[in-house]
Amino acid sequence: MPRLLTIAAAQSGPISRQTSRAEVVARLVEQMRAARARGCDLIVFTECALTAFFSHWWIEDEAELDAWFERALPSPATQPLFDEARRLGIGFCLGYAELTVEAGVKHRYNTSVLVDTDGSIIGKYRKIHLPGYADRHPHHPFQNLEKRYFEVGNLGFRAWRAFGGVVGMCICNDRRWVETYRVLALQGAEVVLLGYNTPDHIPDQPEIDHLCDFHHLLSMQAGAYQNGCWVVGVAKAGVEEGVSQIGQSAIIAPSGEIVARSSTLGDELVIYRCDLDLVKPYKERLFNFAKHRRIEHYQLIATQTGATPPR
Ligand code: CDV
Repeated sequence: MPRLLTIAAAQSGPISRQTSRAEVVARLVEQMRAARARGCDLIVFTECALTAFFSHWWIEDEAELDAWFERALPSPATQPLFDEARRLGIGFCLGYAELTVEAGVKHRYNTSVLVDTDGSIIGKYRKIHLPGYADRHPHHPFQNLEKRYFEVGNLGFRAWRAFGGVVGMCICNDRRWVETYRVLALQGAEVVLLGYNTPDHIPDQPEIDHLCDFHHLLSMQAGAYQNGCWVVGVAKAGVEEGVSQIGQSAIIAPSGEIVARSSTLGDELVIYRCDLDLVKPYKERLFNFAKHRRIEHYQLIATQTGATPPR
């Protein structure tokens, strides 16, 4: 019997700076209801889905910064999502800004959680590849301050047995790194879930702006194919507080083919009935790691051929 998992990529349109958590959560609950009505088992929300993407502007005041973060999940503001998931019997993946205090020290992470159909948290991931910088770039039209506002995630890349398969998470910039998918696939990941906030103009590298959509899809398609897994990428799209972000939310099969994709820059559900057994030709044959991967030879060959590492 095929292992079928119907997944919704819940693309988000812009969220203004003034929008309250309650308003955003109400929007997400609406998407959750619509996804369940269309037969979805799992809905994936984007990176930092509960607020505007505040890394795009400079914040000095600590209390002001803290206000963008969640100190607990569920919290009174996010409880309706957990309640609705349990009521409907649908799982979800949610990106959010996490503030935690350990031994009296504050830590801030760009985090996502995977939540089961009974509203319980299956697993948590903290973003490892933080783009941008930690100082102010006044000449840029907007900032990219993830290195200032977040610490590098300390939970590693992990995959969990869930939803009838093996599910892993990563966040936004992680999707561009080959290691992300490989570390997850080495744990057997069959589905990789991720949200992203990707501007269509990067002030540091304008010469590749025209390739934004291409590089986004290329990374996820290559990650899916070379690791034999489904990839679900979910955008915060459109113009948010003056920053124009790509859409292109997509569900990608283990073949590397895009099987469903968004066509707007607003709230939109991209839905696909994923057959998890489609990972088999890749995981069991072409990219059977145990049989064909020869990691012990990679460095050896370089040594034997006299290749020296670049300085
Ligand atoms: N939120 C992100 O990680 N965004 C980056 C941008 C800044 C390049 C991304 O990789 O899409």
